[in-house]
Amino acid sequence: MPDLRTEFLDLPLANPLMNASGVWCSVASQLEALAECAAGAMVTKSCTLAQRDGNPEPRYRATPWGSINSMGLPNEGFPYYLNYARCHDYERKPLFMSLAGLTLDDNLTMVAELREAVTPVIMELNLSCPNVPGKAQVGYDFEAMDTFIHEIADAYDRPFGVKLPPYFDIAHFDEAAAILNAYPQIAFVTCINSIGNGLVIDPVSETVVIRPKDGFGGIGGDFVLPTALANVNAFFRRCPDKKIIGCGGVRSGEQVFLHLLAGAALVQVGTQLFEEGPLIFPRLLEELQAIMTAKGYDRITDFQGKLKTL
Ligand code: RRO
Repeated sequence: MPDLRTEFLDLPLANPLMNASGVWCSVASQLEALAECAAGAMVTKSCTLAQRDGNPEPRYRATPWGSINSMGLPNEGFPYYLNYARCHDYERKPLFMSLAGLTLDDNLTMVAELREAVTPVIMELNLSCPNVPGKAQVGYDFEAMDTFIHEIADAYDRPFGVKLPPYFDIAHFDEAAAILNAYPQIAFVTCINSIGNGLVIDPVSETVVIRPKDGFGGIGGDFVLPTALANVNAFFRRCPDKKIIGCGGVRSGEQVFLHLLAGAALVQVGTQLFEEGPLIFPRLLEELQAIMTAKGYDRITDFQGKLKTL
């Protein structure tokens, strides 16, 4: 059997799989299910300072090729997830906590509390929520992104990561990577959040399929795999001192393999976890092991980041 064990920020993990923030991680019962399932790590729903109901329903729809969502940051509020982080069993698996304050000040308030909290939780700062009406994504405004990271890095004394939106231009990969590389405290980069503001239309009813924002929402699933792999590989090449977490378009062991090959250290599962629940993880692990066996790979480091070009 190929060995799926790996390490992340010096922590041992049983395997490189985890949920994508937002999926199966909003309330304690879901988090508990993730803690008990086969995933090697887990992350909480992006949180704001205070609880939010989010956007009106329907706000998530799956299609045969992926999903569209405009959840609008529904979450139980920072204290709820901090409390969960305090109780989590870190011997079982690492826990990441995703922060998505509505303002820089809100993020600084949360970061100050997290800093004082005695917990090994790992912070993932979400710079890429596409669904809060009236709020542009910080990850698409490089000046704002630099200011944001600067202030957070000043206020926080531990390594942390950022969740980025997808980029589509080589110049943008270069510019984003240059900003990130100026902050050694950024230990990891998660690529990608959903492709923002797509539109899914039902041809029979001639309507949009989700209610918020006239049907516009973040796209995940099969639709986004090539964009996700490109972003993983682009930042893997440009940020040699950082770890990359891959996210986007994973529904079988084959896509896990591709993310790892492109340079991901860990691989997150979003849309398909929503559809299948946490039992997806043992399936993905079995499929990944079957691919490794067929290729004669004994461990992840045999192929991780070793994508070939022509
Ligand atoms: O809650 C959401 O609408 C949401 C968030 Br915060 C995010 O980062 N990505 C996404 O697709 N949806």
